Amino acid sequence: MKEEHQQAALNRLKTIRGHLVGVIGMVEDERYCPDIMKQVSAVQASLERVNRILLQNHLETCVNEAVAEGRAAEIVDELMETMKYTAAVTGPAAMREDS
Ligand SMILES: [Cu+2]
Repeated sequence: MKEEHQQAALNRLKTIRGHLVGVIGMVEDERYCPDIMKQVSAVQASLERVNRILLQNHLETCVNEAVAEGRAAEIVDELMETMKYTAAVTGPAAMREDS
């Protein structure tokens, strides 16, 4: 993994972990449901940004190598399969400049 992407992913994931601890506390304290839902959505958006970082890393490393080795068709198939499971590519987070 590229150092810069690894660091960016780790930083975001650790921030999300802290955020999640806060959300658990809100549920335990029986806070107002929509307030909790808003925080859960924020965590989801942050996770999507992590997936974008991982995707970028994958494109710059594994995909790049696969194409150079003449395995383009195979890696494209794998990518299409991967994208089924991530809103990071097609969801609202994908449209934001900072993500
Ligand atoms: Cu990869």
